[in-house]
Amino acid sequence: MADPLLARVSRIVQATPVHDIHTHLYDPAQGELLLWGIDELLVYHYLVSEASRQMEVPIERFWNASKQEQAEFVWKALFVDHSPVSEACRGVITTLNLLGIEPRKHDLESLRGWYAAQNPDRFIDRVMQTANLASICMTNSPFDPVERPTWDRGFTRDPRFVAALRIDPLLVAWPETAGWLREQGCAVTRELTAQTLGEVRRFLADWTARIDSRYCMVSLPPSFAWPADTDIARLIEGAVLPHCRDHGQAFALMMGVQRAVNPRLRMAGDGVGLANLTALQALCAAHPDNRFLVTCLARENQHELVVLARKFPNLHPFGCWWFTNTPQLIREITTMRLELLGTSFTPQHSDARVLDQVLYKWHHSRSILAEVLTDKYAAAAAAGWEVTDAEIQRDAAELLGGGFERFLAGARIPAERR
Ligand code: FIX
Ligand code: ZN
Repeated sequence: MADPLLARVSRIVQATPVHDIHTHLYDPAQGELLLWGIDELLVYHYLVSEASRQMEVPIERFWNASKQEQAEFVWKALFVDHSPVSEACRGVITTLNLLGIEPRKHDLESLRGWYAAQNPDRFIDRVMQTANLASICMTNSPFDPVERPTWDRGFTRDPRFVAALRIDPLLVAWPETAGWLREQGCAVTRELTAQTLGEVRRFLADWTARIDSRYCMVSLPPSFAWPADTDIARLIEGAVLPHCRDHGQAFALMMGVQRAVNPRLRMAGDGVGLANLTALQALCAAHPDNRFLVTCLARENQHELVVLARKFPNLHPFGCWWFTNTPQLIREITTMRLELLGTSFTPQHSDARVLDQVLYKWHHSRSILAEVLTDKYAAAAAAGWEVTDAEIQRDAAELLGGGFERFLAGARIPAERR
């Protein structure tokens, strides 16, 4: 590396363990919920949506195929028939490389053979060490019929995997969820009466304790408005925010996802829309005792989010989510955040759905973070402030999860109020 400052910053950023604050990974004790391996890497929905543009077979034929066959369709469309230049394709290559595999020397069969020879427990250790991960935050949904029974049965937790309570169905599909909650024994009605809101709070409190949740999370469509005369606004005001205050939980909002834009693509069929951030402004202003973790999917929302965060210390921007998780946008968004917020935000989460993906997601993100930080340190040096290694270490630790942990700690209830 020709630039000595870039070399110093890169070394420190690579050596700093990261708390991965939002993933779709699971505790190893939850068995098959924790995905890994070459077929899972290839059927990742990011790749399926790209492959759907290039595959020779119609999408219905793809969905009817076995997972291995689906992986073969994706491999052929994106790696054999075309060059793997997209960020998601590059991710597969980086992942294999970091596992010591030269992708061009293998076909899918031999890659499967390599994975089949791995011991699952040792593989998890290896991936976490190589990615230099301190912890992985899961996305845990009591509404998920596959995940829920694993909590009902109970298991010994792996301390590296921490929990976050995900509540989308409660907020975005209240009428159906009310019926489901009644089946679970909650005394709720379709109308959001005081009794119903109290029952929802009891449900949230129960699950927060059961999974030892770090924060409570929802993803929201662009149409989300607050305050508003809607179920979702009433549930947030009357149940979620009081719950968060009572139980010391931050509330994470992932804003601007347009679900099922093309339902034929299933999970790969979600899109993006511009979120209305005046709703977020109103929430932050009306609830200074709540803490909001926020990421936006639309590039066009990023500047407004950063400006809002300058106004509200109870707002912590995080991550370059999904369609913004590309080198060009990570560079742009992270630069903007550093220039307007200093280090008081969390630049990235992996959103990994397959364990191995943390390898590429963090490798790619860390290298951009190092570049962007180097630019800022060089500019500070030109203005007369040379940073020391200890300061770079402090900043890297802050950006890779330390600042997030402190923000969460601020939401916790002081002992005297418990
Ligand atoms: O809502 C979310 O947590 C999103 O991250 C997912 O819905 C999405 O499928 C995803 O994996 C994006 O990275
Ligand atoms: Zn996610």
